[in-house]
Amino acid sequence: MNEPLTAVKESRIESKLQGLPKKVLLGWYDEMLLSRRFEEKCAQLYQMGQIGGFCHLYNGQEAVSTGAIHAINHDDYVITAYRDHVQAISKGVDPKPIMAELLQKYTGTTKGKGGSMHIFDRDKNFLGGHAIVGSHIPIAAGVAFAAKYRNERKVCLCFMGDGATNIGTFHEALNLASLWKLPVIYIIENNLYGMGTAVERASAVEDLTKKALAYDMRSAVIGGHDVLEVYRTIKSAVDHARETYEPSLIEVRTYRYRGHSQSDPVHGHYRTKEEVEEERKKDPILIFAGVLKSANLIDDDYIESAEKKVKKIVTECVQFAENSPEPPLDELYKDVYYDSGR
Ligand SMILES: Cc1ncc(C[n+]2csc(CCOP(=O)(O)OP(=O)(O)O)c2C)c(N)n1
Ligand SMILES: [Mg+2]
Repeated sequence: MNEPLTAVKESRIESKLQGLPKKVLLGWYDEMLLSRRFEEKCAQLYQMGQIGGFCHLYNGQEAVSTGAIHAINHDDYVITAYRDHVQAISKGVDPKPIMAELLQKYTGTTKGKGGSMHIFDRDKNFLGGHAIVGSHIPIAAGVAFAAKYRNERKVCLCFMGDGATNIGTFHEALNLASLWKLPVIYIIENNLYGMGTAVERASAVEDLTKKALAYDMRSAVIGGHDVLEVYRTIKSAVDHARETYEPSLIEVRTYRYRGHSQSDPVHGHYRTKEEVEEERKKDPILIFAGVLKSANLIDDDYIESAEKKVKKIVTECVQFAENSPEPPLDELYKDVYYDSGR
């Protein structure tokens, strides 16, 4: 006899949740919501002239950061490009010093001298925040090399954009990571554009995992709107890397809701309003809320209270940043250049 439909639906949800405890799942939901509201506040502060320099926001991509970073241990390494605030939050960096950094304050993660593109926290093994496209990809291989050399059994997650896969350093790093069996997981956040250039106008192959074939590297392509799918895939790559030291390349298909940076328009001439609206229907936070509701883990009251909780955190971040001092003038050159003493 066929199982009743409700039972099938329930068992599907059970397997989707992968046995993860309710506390963990709700923590991920709260984190994704905090990420969204944090970035929205950044957009406001940028418009008010309180944030200077470049500022790239992560709205729409939250499931990638939360799903991937919760697939590693606290002492594993994360390295990324300039769209970095949310990944720092997922890695456990206190959002207050992140906001202070954005407002160029001395209490910021790099004492107010790095800004939005250079969030860094050594204690949390969050190794940046790198503004030059592709520059951090070989560094990730180096970090993984060091972890293996020291027998730490740690892995390195390296996030990059689709555009970064066209840069020479990407290919050099993948070659060495594969040749030397380095425990690094390269995650391409394919949000379909590098600034205003669509993937198919910049890359000879649209399936970016094909780039792993040249280096005999394991690879997979997944959707980036489902935090649970991201978690499952990255966890499997992480377990494999810890076991065998072998690297992986995972392409995650995602979408950015805002302009490339805060000085760019939302659509520009490279994408239509309709496209953005269509993509927004696949909002990863709403999708996750739907899954948690179907599993009877949250209801509308929970969502409302989470909103309040997150709003309070963001307000406290801004207060902390606004009340913090600017870096003192006599420290202008301190920590900027490394003095080898030679
Ligand atoms: C070497 C280098 N070339 C050009 C730039 C200017 N630039 C900044 S971001 C960007 C696009 C990168 O796109 P992608 O890797 O897809 O990341 P996304 O912004 O979509 O997250 C470019 C060309 C740069 N920062 N570094
Ligand atoms: Mg991109």
